[in-house]
Amino acid sequence: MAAAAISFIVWWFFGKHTTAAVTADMVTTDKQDVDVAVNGGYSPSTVVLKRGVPAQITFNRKDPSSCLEQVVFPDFGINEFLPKNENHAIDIDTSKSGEYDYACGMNMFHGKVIIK
Ligand SMILES: [Cu+2]
Repeated sequence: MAAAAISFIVWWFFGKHTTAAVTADMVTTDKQDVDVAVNGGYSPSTVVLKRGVPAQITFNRKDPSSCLEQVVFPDFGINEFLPKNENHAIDIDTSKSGEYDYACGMNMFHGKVIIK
C-alpha cells in the first residue's frame, strides 16, 4: 500500500505526463485553426501550428474562475479577455518557428504553441 502510494507520488512528480499535442486543422490551404477548451486549465495544452500559415486559436472558456478569464502570450504581446461560454479566436503570428508558452493572467495555468 505504502509502496503503491510512493510510486504514484514519484510518477506524479517525475513522470512525463504530457498530453498529446494537437495539430491545427487546415481550414483552407492558407488558414489553420485549432480549438482550445479552457476549463481548469487548457485542453489540449499543446497545439502545433504550421509555420507561415495564418493561424487562429479559438478559445472557449467554460471555467467560471476569474483566474482563467485572461490569456497571455508574452512572446506575441497578446493579453486578451476570454468571454465565458463563447468562442474567442486569437490570431497567432506563425512567421517564426519555435515553442511559445502562454498562461492565464496570473501565470498559474500554462499552455504551449509549437510552430514548425
Ligand atoms: Cu490564473
